[in-house]
Amino acid sequence: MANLKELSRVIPERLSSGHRLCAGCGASIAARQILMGTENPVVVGCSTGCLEVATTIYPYTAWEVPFIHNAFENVAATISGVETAYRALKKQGKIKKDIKFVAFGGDGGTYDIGIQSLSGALERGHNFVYVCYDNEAYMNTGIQRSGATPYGASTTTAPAGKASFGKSQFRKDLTAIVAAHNIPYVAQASISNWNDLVTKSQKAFSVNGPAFLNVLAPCPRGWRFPSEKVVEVSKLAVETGFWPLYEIEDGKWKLSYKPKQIRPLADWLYLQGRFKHLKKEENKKAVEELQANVDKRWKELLIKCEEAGK
Ligand SMILES: Cc1ncc(C[n+]2csc(CCOP(=O)(O)OP(=O)(O)O)c2C)c(N)n1
Ligand code: SF4
Repeated sequence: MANLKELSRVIPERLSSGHRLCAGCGASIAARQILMGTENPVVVGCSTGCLEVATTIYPYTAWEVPFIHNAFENVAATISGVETAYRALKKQGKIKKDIKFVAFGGDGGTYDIGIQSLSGALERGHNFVYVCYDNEAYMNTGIQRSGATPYGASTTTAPAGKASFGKSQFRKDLTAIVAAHNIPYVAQASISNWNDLVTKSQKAFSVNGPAFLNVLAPCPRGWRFPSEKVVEVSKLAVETGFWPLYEIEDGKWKLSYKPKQIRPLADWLYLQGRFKHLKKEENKKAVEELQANVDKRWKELLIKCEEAGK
């Protein structure tokens, strides 16, 4: 794995500055790191959401590569069609270059509304990389809860208050759902661990067939933390076991990073305003339930990765 300086010399800038994403937005960091994963020409598809809306404000674009805007629900279907057309043209000798295809979707566009087109594209075996930049809510339209929003978080459609402690369901395990499609490469990554993320992106682009990356991309606006803390918040999600880093290569689960000691979840929760109501005595139970859920999932992951007891 090259260092960042070397990478930036070899790989052209593909998402330029001047976009309108908020300062400290995890999505732009995720996109730039992912696009360092291949030296080949790349075609980007992006479903409706912050990343798309804020980088393509008419008549401008921040993308230095071919870019296709998609509806909320169908980026995987669109990129499948493009990849199929490319294969046909290559077979006819009309295209000589090796081109890579990547689809970006937020958690709303991936865990929820776009899951059918993603599942179909994975099942058909298209040669593309799907990246979910997971900011754990529908941010672009005003912080509505999604299937990725953690238990207890306050959102505009699951607001904490007298009647509720925030979202009352646990998040969906999308990475495991995708892994059940038995595709060549699946991984979970975080923008705080850039070396791990770029390495996973390189692997994803190099396999023949579909690859999926679920990347934690914190949102200062929706998670309610100061922009400059974006890397710290990402890192603590990993160090507390909330967002483990792992990969599944040809069906084999492997932990990519094991914290020396898992930190209490509260260290991550209380950096963020969306969980601040959980500090109240009457919401203590919700924190315990959340912690118990994270512990349970971590143990299950260790078993899958054959790390239990090590
Ligand atoms: C079928 C459909 N329903 C609703 C919308 C409105 N809409 C546009 S973007 C968006 C939220 C996107 O959330 P997410 O995919 O998580 O991306 P983020 O904005 O968080 O980056 C919604 C609800 C839409 N465009 N299409
Ligand atoms: S609202 Fe959140 S996800 Fe959207 S641009 Fe701002 S920081 Fe990024």
